[in-house]
Amino acid sequence: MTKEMNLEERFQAYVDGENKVEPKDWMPDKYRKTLIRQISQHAHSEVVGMLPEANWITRAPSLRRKVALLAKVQDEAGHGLYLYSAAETLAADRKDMIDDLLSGKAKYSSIFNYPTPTWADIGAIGWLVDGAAIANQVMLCRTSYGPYSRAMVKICKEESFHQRQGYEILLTLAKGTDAQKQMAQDSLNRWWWPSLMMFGPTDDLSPNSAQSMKWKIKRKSNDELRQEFIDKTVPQAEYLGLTIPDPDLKWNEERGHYDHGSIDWDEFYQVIKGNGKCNKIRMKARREAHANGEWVRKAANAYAEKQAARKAQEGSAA
Ligand code: FAQ
Repeated sequence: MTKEMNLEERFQAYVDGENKVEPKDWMPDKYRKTLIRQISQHAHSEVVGMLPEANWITRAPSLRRKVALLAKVQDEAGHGLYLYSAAETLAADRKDMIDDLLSGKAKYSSIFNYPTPTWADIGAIGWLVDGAAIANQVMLCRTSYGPYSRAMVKICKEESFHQRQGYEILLTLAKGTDAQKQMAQDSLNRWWWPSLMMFGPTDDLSPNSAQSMKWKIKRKSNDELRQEFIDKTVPQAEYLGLTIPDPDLKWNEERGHYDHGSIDWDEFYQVIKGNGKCNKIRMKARREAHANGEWVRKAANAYAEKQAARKAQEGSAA
């Protein structure tokens, strides 16, 4: 048995014992790479995820709605920053991660490539997209990598507020005029299937799941989480008086879960290849924001460089 195998076996036993892996602990290179991939994609999703909702900040129907939406979108920026920091604890370079997003090399969640043509979409994003994100992230609070799991605890608390603000928007619309109710129904029709795709491919077609589950990076499979989300969301749709756009959706007494119709995986793979409705405008907006922020990064770095030079001078004078 090689020394490397011994280390890997000890690592697996450590993880199996429900211990958290911390940045200075030994870890298999593939564990580190898997985490950098997942955490950086997660960070990119939070940052790109601001764009569909930011589209409505200037058009929110009241001051109260505008304040809540602004706070939510700012929270997503904060989530992105925690997550980039968590990836940095694995020796990932923030500039490289952002370059990979801007060049199109790194993925971000498929869901943010769909448009938000009506105010009801802001309700649907909070209710369904944050709802799906919570299902996934509650599981990640127990992920084996310490900094990622701790970031998730705060993020989940904020996502719960996001989910409620979205549901409340739809509840208001659903109790409103026929036109408002129809707007809410249309947004559910447009966001339901893309929300189910957020959980990733079915377990048999998910190349990363088996190893990630073994290392307890993921604690539940893509299909398990998708099912949990459906079971929790169907009664919420019923309370709203809206219809989920799936004629095959029905309670299965034997399984104790809802059965659902088939998901259009061709659409999913097209979206993650860059061919979704909004991929191009999302990336254009990110690239422009990055270029416009150049002077801020320069100013921040100039200050840091000046501080470092002063410290070095003080050190050599002492
Ligand atoms: N979109 O083998 P698996 C949010 C890729 S945060 C795009 O199953 P894995 C907050 C996957 O990367 C939403 N790509 O992969 C918010 C892999 O490609 P790769 C983001 C996807 O990693 C709300 C390939 O397919 N949340 O919404 C997607 O084991 C509202 C094969 O898949 C997270 O990132 C997808 N939906 O499982 C913000 C949570 N699904 O990398 C603003 C953390 C799969 O090998 C407004 N991430 N792919 O080239 C995870 O839990 C996992 O990475 C999964 C995928 C479950 C997403």
